[in-house]
Amino acid sequence: MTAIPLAPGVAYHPGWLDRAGQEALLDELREAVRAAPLFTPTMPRTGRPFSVRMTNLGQLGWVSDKDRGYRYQPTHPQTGEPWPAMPAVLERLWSSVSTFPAPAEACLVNHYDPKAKMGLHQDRDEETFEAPVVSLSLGDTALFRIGGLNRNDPTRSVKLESGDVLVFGGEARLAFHGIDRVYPGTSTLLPQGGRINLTLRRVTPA
Ligand code: MD6
Ligand code: FE
Repeated sequence: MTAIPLAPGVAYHPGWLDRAGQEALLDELREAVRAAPLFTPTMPRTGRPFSVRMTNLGQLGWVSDKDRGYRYQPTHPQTGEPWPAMPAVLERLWSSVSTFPAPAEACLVNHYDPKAKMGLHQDRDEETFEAPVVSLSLGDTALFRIGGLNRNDPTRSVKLESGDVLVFGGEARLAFHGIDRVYPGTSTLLPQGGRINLTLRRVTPA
């Protein structure tokens, strides 16, 4: 599989998952979301809602709310139940694109409806930054922006299509990044349109 280096530490694997694989994974995600419903996280302190809805798979999940802020926890914030298991295809994805010696512990599932976006941010709530963050996109194409270690560093943009994988590691592990927009009608995968992004993370040291 050809990886395109987008920046030091960032590898882009266009079309990592084919259409049949995307459909099979979507079936697994539908079942997972029945057990662990999508919720709307809110910003620390302000309580402002995110424009994406999310849930998690795996041993740990990323959550955020007004009072307790960003964190990982082993249970869904509304049901109190453990997160659904990590699908096997995502374990395969992690071991095929990363060289980290231990499995991913968390898969954050972000659901974008056509107007949703995600502001520039760093993924830095993990206890270790030794492992990369691996992201898989499903559904409508999105405009992804990657910057540097400072919020004001110059950025470049890449369009992520359904099945594309991005690996953020090394010197890019703490780079600012975000989603500027989703392009409606660019994929037939999700019957209602929109986009799902899965990010795999290692939270604790190996
Ligand atoms: C998204 N992705 O693609 C949001 N984070 O919807 C992320 O925030 C992200 O793609 C860390 C590494 C890769 C990512
Ligand atoms: Fe991120």
